[in-house]
Amino acid sequence: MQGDITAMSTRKPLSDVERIKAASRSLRGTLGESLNLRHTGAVLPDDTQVLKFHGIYQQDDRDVRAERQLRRLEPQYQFMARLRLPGGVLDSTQWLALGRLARTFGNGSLRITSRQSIQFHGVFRENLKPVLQELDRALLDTISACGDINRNVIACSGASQSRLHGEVYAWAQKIAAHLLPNSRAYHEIWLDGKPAVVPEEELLYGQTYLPRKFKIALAIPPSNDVDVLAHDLGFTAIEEDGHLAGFNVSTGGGMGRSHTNPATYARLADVLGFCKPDQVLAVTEAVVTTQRDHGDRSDRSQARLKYTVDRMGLAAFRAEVTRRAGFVLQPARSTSFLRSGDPFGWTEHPDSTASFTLYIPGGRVVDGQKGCLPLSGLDQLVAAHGGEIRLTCNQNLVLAGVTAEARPRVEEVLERLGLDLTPQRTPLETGAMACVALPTCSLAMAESERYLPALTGRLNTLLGEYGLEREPISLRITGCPNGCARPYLAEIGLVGRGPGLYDLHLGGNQAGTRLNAQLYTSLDEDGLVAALRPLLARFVAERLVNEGFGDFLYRAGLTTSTGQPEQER
Ligand code: SRM
Ligand code: SF4
Repeated sequence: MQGDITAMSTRKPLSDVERIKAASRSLRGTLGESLNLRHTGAVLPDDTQVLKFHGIYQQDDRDVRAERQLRRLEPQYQFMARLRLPGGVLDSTQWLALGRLARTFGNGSLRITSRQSIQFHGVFRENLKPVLQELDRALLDTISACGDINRNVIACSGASQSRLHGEVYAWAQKIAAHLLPNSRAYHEIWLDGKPAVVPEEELLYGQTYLPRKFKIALAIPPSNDVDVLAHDLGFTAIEEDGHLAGFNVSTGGGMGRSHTNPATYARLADVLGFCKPDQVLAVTEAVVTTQRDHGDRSDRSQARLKYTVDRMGLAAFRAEVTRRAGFVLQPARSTSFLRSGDPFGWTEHPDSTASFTLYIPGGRVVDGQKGCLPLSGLDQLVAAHGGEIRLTCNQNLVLAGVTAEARPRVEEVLERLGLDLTPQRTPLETGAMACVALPTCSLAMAESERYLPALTGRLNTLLGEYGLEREPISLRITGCPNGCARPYLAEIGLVGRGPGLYDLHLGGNQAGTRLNAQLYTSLDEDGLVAALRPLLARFVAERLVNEGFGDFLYRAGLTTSTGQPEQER
């Protein structure tokens, strides 16, 4: 199916990353050499791009960057490794192995991500191999967790043990497996596998893979915990008689934008139509290869599928996908989303098991850090459960299918260690998401994860003034406009501009189906409170029964959404 790279991508010079991919010998690059460099803790420059395809980012500790520069030392190079974890599911033994690895080779923390995966931070180069080898022993890997390729396929983590969840999760796994690269580079470099005949044929991707990252999500209405419309490709499950009838297929969503390039924007996906389960892989392949052949390979800021869709026009894009898939999608089925947040606490299931959704502040699990859930405590909880764990796209964790036998043990650990923080926290806090940002993210312009507790503290006080402290208002903050916590879908979205300064975006909804709009720029905390105060006052005075803050702002014309109008998707 690989073919015609369009004139679009050949007319302009290819971006440097395209050169690196082409020369990488199926994602090997010069990693063998990089891992043995003596004079630096970094890898060779081109290998920083190749590493991403192996789920690894080169970073440096930005907290000590200036001080090291003064001392004429190179940056404190360290690496972040991200798991490939389709559907966010792992078992208790795997979780415990991750904890051991974080303590031995990382900075002692595990970070649950907004795509229901786990990141290790602070891994030094010499420890990468042991980490990946231990992961392999735990039947885990980091293949394609980053890079210009399909990333971790996410799926509704809904606490329900329903048959539908099982079916949708199985599709997440099938899609993820179908889109794995053929390259054996990962096994060769990290797991000391036998050298393969290089380059391996990449029938689906070709030797330069995709123009940019590619993300897929599977939702189960009424929960939109995956924010399905923020994805390059989305599948919304349609249920009939308790079974999966098929999916509404959506394409062209994405959050990333830049403060300085007006040609970049957040975009909600368009719904293309309905497919039956046995058509999922064909549709997936059609969309992926359309992007492979029509995506912009010269300007990386224009390379995501959302720009391809807009450049081609939706009708032409749909026609191309239809041609490649070999069938016409049926009209989309009617469905709607109610919420994107997680239901915390216990949920009982008909099969006499139960699930417990645990709030993880900022997604960070680490010992000895105020406000964070302790890793050692969570280890005890997971050991008491001994079963399946599901990570959520809101950076939380579900103990799934807790048996009647295990439940008293789980409850005892929860109680003894005080791990359930929801009773002491407001809905604003438990529903909030922050991206990692400083000190590890090289792109951060402002604090995010580390600022979240202070920010929610101040906003709690403000909400309290209006009697709104129990109001569920979605708050998402990122340290830059790339949108890693999907802030453009939140009722209150804060996007970093500079140290202590944020743009304020307002008017998303609880269901995650409407883009918010940027109303203020470069606000400090006092400015933020001053901007929100009159809006909250009007909300309290003028809201309809059960109307959410974002919906009110939108209805009252206090924000002009930059996205498509809300609709049933
Ligand atoms: Fe992200 C880059 C962290 C989800 C859009 N993201 C980064 C990097 C790797 C910075 C870098 O390139 O050097 C960040 C590493 C920080 C660190 O120290 O750990 C980073 N992104 C994250 C995570 C960990 C945020 C979190 O707090 O949970 C999420 C990891 C998800 C995962 O497990 O795979 C994460 N990133 C997202 C999402 C949300 C999503 O996918 O649902 C988005 C917006 C959706 C989208 O892709 O449109 C997102 N990240 C970006 C972008 C902008 C992409 C774009 O199209 O412009 C970048 C920068 C880039 O790619 O050039 C980026
Ligand atoms: Fe880094 Fe920006 Fe993503 Fe936050 S949103 S993790 S600052 S790239």
